[in-house]
Amino acid sequence: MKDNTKLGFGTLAIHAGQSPDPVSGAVMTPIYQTSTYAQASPGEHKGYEYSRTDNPTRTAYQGCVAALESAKYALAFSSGLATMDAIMHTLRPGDHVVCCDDVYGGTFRIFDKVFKPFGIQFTFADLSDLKSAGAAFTPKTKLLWLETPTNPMLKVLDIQALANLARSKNALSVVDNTFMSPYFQQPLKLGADIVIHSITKYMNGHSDVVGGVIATSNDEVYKELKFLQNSIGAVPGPFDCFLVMRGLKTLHVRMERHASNAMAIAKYLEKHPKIERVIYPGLESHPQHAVARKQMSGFGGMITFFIKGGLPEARSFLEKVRIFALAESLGGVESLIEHPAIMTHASVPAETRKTLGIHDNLVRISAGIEDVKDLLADLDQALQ
Ligand code: P1T
Repeated sequence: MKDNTKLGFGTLAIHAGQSPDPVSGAVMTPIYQTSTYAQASPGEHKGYEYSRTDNPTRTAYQGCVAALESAKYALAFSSGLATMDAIMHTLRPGDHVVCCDDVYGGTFRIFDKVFKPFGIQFTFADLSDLKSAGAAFTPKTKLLWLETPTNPMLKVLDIQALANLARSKNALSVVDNTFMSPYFQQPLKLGADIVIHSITKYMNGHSDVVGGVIATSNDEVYKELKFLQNSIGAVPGPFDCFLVMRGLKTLHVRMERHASNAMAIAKYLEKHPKIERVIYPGLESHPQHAVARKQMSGFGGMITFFIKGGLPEARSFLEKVRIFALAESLGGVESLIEHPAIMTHASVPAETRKTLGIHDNLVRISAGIEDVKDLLADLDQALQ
């Protein structure tokens, strides 16, 4: 499939990057479980030399993601964090990064604990406020790093305004699109330079692969990151690439159900007497609901809420759920629930957690695609 421009999202999710296998006609891209490729004469090959550099199953998967993100290129990695590692390796000591203050705990950790000691500087700022975003830039700022909606507080950041700001400061903008997937949000179309995903989440969607992907239409950026993908070597194996491609085929169908289930749960929780406050971008009570409406075509499957009380109340509730699994991660077909302060965001310093609002009574839900009545009944019995 060469011309993707006129096809719908669902058609691309199922077909882009993939064509029947030239040897057998296999409709599904085979798992090319090989590390190396025979050459006819030294340097004379069919485009594949060694599987760290390129592998046909990975090529198909990358082609599919590029089409879904409306990007020229995509590059697959062995985890979401490995995409960040590659992007940070484009920087040099003294370079500066502006990052949103509320990010996945592991993102904060790789920036603060791994790259800061090498001389990369970071400013974590509340980027839902454009004034504080502007003030965070320095003459050395090379990258603007956004997660939107943020993890776990679900702040919605204005991608278009922030990408423009970065461009005016000669910095590249990166959007971690993990929470929305390209089905609900396409940052490159809003002016961002680079999109990343933890494909571990909605993209693969079945909680059985850890992986990451980068998408971009910038030729220079692609060339540098392709070099780093091969040089650092954190690439996914062919079986994982196959599984993610299989997951992508239902992304559009899954995302609709994640979002409708999440909306029903958010509305239920908002009315519950034992709940203090619910944060879901689809609720009118969300502080950036208008921005969410502007840049997202759906509100996703993630909900955060404060239960009345403190850690004992949160703990008791989390111990009582039966269908929701108490587990880190998100974006799979099954519903998950977790405690950010103790689980996913434990590597964020306690003081910072307090400032951000990641208190001991904060709970995060990843709404799966089960029957919503069963999910509501489960929450109801656990809240009693
Ligand atoms: O786990 P990995 O595939 O390396 O991706 C890291 C990552 C990157 N970006 C976002 C927005 C994420 O949420 C994550 C991983 N997050 C969890 C495991 C979690 O439960 O929030």
